Amino acid sequence: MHKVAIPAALLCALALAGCHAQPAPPHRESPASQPAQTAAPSRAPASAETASPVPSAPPRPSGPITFTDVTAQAGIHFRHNNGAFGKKLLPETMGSGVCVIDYDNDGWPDLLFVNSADWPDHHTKRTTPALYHNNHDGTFTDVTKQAGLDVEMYGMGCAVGDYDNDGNDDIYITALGGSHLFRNLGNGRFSDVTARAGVADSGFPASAVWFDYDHDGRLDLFVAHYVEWSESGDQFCALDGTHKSYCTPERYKGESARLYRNLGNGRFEDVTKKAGLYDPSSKSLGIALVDLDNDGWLSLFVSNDTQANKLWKNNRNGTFTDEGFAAGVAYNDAGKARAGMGTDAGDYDGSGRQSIAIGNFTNEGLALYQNQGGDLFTDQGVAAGLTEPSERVLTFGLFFFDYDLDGLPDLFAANGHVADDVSVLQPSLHYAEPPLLFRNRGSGKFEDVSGKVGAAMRTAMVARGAAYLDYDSDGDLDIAINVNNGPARLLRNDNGNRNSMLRMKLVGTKSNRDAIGARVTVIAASGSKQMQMVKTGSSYLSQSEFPLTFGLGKPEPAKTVSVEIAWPSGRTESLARVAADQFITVEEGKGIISAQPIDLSPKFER
Ligand SMILES: [Ca+2]
Ligand SMILES: [Ca+2]
Ligand SMILES: [Ca+2]
Ligand SMILES: [Ca+2]
Repeated sequence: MHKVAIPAALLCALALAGCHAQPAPPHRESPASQPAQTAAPSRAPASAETASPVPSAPPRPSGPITFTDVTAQAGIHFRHNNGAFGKKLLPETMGSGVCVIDYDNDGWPDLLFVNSADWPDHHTKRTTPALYHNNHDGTFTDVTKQAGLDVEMYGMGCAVGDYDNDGNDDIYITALGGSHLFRNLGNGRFSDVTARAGVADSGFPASAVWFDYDHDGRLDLFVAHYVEWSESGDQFCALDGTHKSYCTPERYKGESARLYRNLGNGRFEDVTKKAGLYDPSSKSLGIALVDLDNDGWLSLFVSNDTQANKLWKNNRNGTFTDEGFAAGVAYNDAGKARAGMGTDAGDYDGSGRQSIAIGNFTNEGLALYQNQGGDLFTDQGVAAGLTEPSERVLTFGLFFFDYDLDGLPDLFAANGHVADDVSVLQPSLHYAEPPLLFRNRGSGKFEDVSGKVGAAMRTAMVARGAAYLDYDSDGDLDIAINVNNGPARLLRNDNGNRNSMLRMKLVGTKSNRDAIGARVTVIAASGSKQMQMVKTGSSYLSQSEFPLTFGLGKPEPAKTVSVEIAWPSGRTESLARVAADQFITVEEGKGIISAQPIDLSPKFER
């Protein structure tokens, strides 16, 4: 793994040529005169100069890519409890999320599953969120109790961010009637600092994001809210006209999102109104951070359920303005609001701009708002081949990730209806639905490959939150899913790493330490570019891992790429000729501070 400390100077020699921060010394600008140097792993294909292969190196995977359900063998036994006892209360069908956090900084991603709970007047069992520590051998250990996270709450979503910049990632969990901020103490334990921080929130929160909206280097907190709801005010609706069903939100009033500004002393200030974000008409579920004009200032895309989506543009003065309608992301092409749930922003078309994908209701299909530049988006869902295959499902968790590492971001959708009785009147629809995996074919088209990547991707479940991570540290991205009132899933990506990749963790110094908002552009020898931004939130109630994974396509001897980083502070950094198949850590202003070859062997498969 990538935790071994190597002197920075040595790394510069090993990992790349031209290791430096901007502004670059002039003599570094002509790397063509220098031989390409790499820290390629010993098992990488032998270069012309070193023709003898290393005998002990296992062959690079070459088979078809499949996803395998490894939940049980990984020791994950988390089961979500929605507390349902027959009254069909709205929140029961909405949760919950899953977040990836490396809480102990050992370089291996750990998993946090959010849980709901029994209702107070029908309390039969105690359920809490669960933190699973990654044991580095393909298994996890439930460390919830010793971590101090065994707190009962009606949890919805989670967001991971180092709000106090101490190097330990902290956790915010949104929960009905009162959310929680858990500060990471750095010794495996968390402390509930909600009251002191002033971020208890109230009402019906959903997804949340950490981001530094005012560029002071401290992460602020934005919390989406769904609807105004109470148990006594739960509305009656019935699909068959008689028996109560879980309803869509039309009969409820919306609830405003909240923005909490980080004051830097462990406290936060509710600046929702001051920032122009107060909006009680919204019924928000998902949030995607978007850097609209690549200027380092983060705007908020908020997906709303049966209400216009919002695009809160950051005015760079502490305020936001909704440009959703003008930008073309508020409604569908017919001018109708859809049931926006999970959402993600990503550069799927190699334009260097972030486009927006949204999960919607059955018969609506996925939306793909392609960023045309100039704050204008057009829905390419149908043209891209995403909408039609997704019309039969209801999508919650949703994210771009390059599962086959070919350099083209693909799209994963976790599905499950909201009405557990939906098939009574509509036999073609089901509460539990299989996920969808779309492979990016380039040229703006996606192919539904869900049926071709193993049984796990064809298994129906009432999926809600979903996130990606490389839990087995083999360079390809695996998937964690939280299932409403059911068992969580961990799907291992097998053979995704038959292609090359570059993984990187960014550490901010002047910028927030998690480097949330940093934009990384990887440029291949062919000149093709891909851009990713370090982010929180996205998907539904969930958060994927912080490290970025860039697919580099077919392995070649001594393959290198160049990397450009735009830090939130405004600093830019260039790394020339970085070798493929490495995990690098880049610190703001210092370049690469550690580099480790990725072990591509299928080490935990038996
Ligand atoms: Ca911290
Ligand atoms: Ca801030
Ligand atoms: Ca791909
Ligand atoms: Ca993996």
